[in-house]
Amino acid sequence: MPSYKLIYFPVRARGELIRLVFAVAGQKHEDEVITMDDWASLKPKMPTGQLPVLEVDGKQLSQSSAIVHYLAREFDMAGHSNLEQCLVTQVVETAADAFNEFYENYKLQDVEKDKDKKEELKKVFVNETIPKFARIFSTFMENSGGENGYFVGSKLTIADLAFHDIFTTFIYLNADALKDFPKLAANRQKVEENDDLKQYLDKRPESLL
Ligand SMILES: N[C@@H](CCC(=O)N[C@@H](CS)C(=O)NCC(=O)O)C(=O)O
Repeated sequence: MPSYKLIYFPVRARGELIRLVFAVAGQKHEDEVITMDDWASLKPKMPTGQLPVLEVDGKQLSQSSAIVHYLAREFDMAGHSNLEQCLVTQVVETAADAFNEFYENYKLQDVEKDKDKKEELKKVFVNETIPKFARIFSTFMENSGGENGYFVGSKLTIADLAFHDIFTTFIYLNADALKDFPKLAANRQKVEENDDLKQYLDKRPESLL
């Protein structure tokens, strides 16, 4: 087995799916957590000037999506046939789109000085953006032909983990986010039944990001 070192900030954001894959795989890895104070000096040493970076036997890999798919293939969580892999990727990339929309809205709220406008931004996100993504994931769930409550195929893939992760944030914003989507709520529960993952999630502090 190669040695793995994940370099990322002390948030879930674009690094957490990598951590979830390691947790499910039961794969030891080093987690190098970078504070904003350390970041200025490290940034020029990173291939894209951004994180996450995964070092595999010292070789630096960039782009969270590329890293996640690489690890998923290593640990058999990427789907089996070519079609299954596409069905998995569409969920993972939609979760990334959802994160990007969330983060844009979060930054707008952060700079907005007017309290009412700030509240309105949050309202639009909770009442429109989150349900929009829930509907998309629900369509994927219906159309992908997954079995046993999984998005694709009959075992856990990064599709299930990616959906779990983005809806951790969305449920943090609205506890009822999946009220009208029982199959999606059941999928999250199914993911949490994985023993290795459960141990990881039990230790993880609750957070928006
Ligand atoms: N497309 C890249 C985006 C990476 C990215 O935006 N990283 C942010 C943290 S989530 C970052 O490094 N920000 C600090 C900076 O740009 O200086 C990926 O998915 O890995």
